[in-house]
Amino acid sequence: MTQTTQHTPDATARQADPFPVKGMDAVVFAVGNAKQAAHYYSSAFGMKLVAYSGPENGSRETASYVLENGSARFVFTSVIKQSSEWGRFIEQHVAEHGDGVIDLAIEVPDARAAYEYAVAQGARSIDEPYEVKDEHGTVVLAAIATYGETRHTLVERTGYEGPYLPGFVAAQPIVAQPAHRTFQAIDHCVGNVELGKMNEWVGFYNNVMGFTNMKEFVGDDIATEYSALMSKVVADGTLKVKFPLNEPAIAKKKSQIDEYLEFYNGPGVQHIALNSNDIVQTVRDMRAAGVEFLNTPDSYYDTLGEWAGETRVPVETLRELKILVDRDEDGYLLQIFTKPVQDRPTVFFEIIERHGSMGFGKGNFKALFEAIEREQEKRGNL
Ligand code: TYF
Ligand code: FE
Repeated sequence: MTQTTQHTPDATARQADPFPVKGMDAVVFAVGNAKQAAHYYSSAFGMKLVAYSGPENGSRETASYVLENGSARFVFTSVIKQSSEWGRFIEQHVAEHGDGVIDLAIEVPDARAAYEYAVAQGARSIDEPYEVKDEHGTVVLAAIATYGETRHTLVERTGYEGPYLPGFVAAQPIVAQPAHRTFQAIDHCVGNVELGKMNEWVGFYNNVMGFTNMKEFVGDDIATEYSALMSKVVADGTLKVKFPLNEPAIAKKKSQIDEYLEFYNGPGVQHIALNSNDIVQTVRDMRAAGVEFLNTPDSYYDTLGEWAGETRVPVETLRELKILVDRDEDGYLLQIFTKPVQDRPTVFFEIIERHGSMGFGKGNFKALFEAIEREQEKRGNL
């Protein structure tokens, strides 16, 4: 085909992309008590309840709360009275895995085309494309399976003007909105898979979604020395959707990934990273609301300036709040990790403030993994 000059390089790239994505649509959690989860993510994570589905508006089996912060959207679902396959799935998921992520939903321009491409490339189908409508418009949905019991719903919402999806009604915030926005987007979503399976899942995203590998990875060398995990990152061409994948490594210590797999009863989402423009304020607000973060020893800050250089935040503030720094040829990033947010040592969150760097904090892996191991030890799982 001849290229005309009207095509911007961008439009050409989009045409060539076999699986174009618009970004993350939502992270959907199955939990034991969605009403209380919605309160926690409102009061402690500064999110805003925007939509609801439950018995009051025709959903007798499940209740779902939709919370937003900027473009980040979380959905919390729990079972009220199981009466169908869907309710049974949620009930069994919570029983087996505890509170966890069932869906990393991706917004796509064309859900039917995305589904067909994915399935032709070997993805397992969960839901063939179907339309849902209400007075706000039409959404096309389809779903494919990924690691463990996790799925990717493909969401085509072009022109839809409702608060979330048909079946949901608008809802009022649970608590007063915080003075500062805690975060505004989902930066990346990390999966833990079984020993020896990381490359298979990297191949899955390469084939099924046309995602490519980012340069940051944890290989054999780092793994056996101190991390006890191996990690690779796949992303779409625009870097809006980034999925690191971890597997346990045989190292000196029991891997944090093994601990996750044991307590989650299989592969699943390990952490969700959230973009903040002001990590200092975010961490202050979240700490004040009772969110627990991993500790970093003072020794980290004693030598920080030597290799990380200047950042917009003074070292003393980073030390006070236990924020980590990493730098590469493109710039730097500030990051911090919560402790697991449920009793099981499974799902946790990361707050990340990027200044040019598109990495994941490789320079912090040693400090971070040692902090995680101190927590593993307290739990008796090391
Ligand atoms: O997403 C990442 O790759 C970084 C580093 O158990 C990381 O946040 C990797 C594994 C892990 C915790 C953090
Ligand atoms: Fe991360």
